[in-house]
Amino acid sequence: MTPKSSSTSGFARRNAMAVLIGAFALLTGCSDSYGPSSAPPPPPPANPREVDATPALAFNPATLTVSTGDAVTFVFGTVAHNVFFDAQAGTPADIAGNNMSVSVTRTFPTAGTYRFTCHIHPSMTGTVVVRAPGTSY
Ligand SMILES: [Cu+2]
Repeated sequence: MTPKSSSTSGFARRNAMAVLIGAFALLTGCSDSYGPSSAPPPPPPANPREVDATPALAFNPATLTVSTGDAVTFVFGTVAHNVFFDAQAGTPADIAGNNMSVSVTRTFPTAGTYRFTCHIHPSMTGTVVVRAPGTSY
């Protein structure tokens, strides 16, 4: 019984190693955002309720769709940005100032389409679309 299980574990170890190498290749393939000539459209954040304010002076994704009551995390990186919502009923508080290397969460209790702008970089605009529960996407 013992020799059989030891050969099985050797096979499992080889498999685990192959998975690790594959994961490493994926990670390194996607992490070239520091390079000056990285590909234009960055992949959307892993968190489905996250907007990244990127060093490339863009909000990613430019449009995020969530449900009423969802909390959206705005992630600020190495370049300072802020978030000012267009005036309308139901908007959460603006994220003023120069925000670097922080994450700020805002909750959207009311269905609607909320546009926002970075006042440091007026060309940076984004939209959060908030749908009532049961609305088809
Ligand atoms: Cu900005």
